[in-house]
Amino acid sequence: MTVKPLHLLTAVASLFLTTSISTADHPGRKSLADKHGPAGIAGDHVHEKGEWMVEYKYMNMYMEDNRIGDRTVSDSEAIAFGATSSPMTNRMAAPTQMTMEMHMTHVMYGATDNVTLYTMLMLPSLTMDHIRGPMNPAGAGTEFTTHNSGFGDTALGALLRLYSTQRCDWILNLGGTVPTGDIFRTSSTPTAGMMSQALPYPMRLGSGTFNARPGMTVRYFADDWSWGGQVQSDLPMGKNYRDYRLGAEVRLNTWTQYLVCDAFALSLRGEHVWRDNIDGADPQTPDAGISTNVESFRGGYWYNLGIGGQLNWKGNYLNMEIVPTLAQDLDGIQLETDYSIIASWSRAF
Ligand SMILES: [Cu+2]
Repeated sequence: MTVKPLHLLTAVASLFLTTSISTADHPGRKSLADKHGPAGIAGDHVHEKGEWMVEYKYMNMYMEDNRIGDRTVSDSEAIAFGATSSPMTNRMAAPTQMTMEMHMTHVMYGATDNVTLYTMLMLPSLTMDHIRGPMNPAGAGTEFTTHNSGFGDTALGALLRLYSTQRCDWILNLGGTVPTGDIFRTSSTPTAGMMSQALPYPMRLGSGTFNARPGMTVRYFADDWSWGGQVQSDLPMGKNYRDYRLGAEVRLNTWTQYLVCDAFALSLRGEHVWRDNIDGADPQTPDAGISTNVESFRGGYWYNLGIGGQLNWKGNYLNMEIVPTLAQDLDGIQLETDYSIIASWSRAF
């Protein structure tokens, strides 16, 4: 069977016609269950003048096993790799598992219809399991856990609604973080009390620098589904007092939300994450000790899939997502990300 060009043209034309009919004014379309993007997204919506929103968000990222590039390796292989890697590493210990938990309090306020101000307080809780390496005075092959929690960096900024119709929004995020999170704590746990060492980079609560976080979001609302796209960056500026800055990060997200009914939506999201290595070096993070001390073993690429749902019930907005990492290519050797769960409750008034 052949498809005649004219038939194809008619099909495309009718599709456009359907779309243009459904793009008639629908006041309140942006107040249904897909009014916010999936739980892992922020900066995707604005509030009208005088409206406040408070949100509590919880995130937990699970990481288990080391990965060299895109290949998962055993704990003993991780130790062996460090003997000949450049730089040499994992002589004192190798990480085996980590949970990165985060509690977030997010407040938004509509200063005008086109400018929404926001701030977000972050409370990370980091736990990392390790296996001791051949040079550890406490004995190779034994295990230990380190933990760190407290205030993280604080995000604040403005969301500017650049262009908007009843069906779409273009939102520019002009924001950043201030270095309220501690970046230098010591622990003698790795050597079973024999010596005190600085916690490595991924166990620190903040970046130590002022970070610019420009971003851009576009959203489109059809009758019973919506679509969103977002580019969001995290750009540390200068160096912190420990003489380094974290690598720049860029996230590219696209998502679709389907309205099961006005109060409930299902979402599917794809996320690309690119992160640079650390610039500079804290003088108290010897590379040979552990791979989490190595500045050039922090960057990489990750592809995450977000599967979620949103419930808009009596003014309470519940947003949840489970986010498996489907692909990752890591610089050097690092813990691999398995999945994250993200959940939030918010209310506007
Ligand atoms: Cu909001």
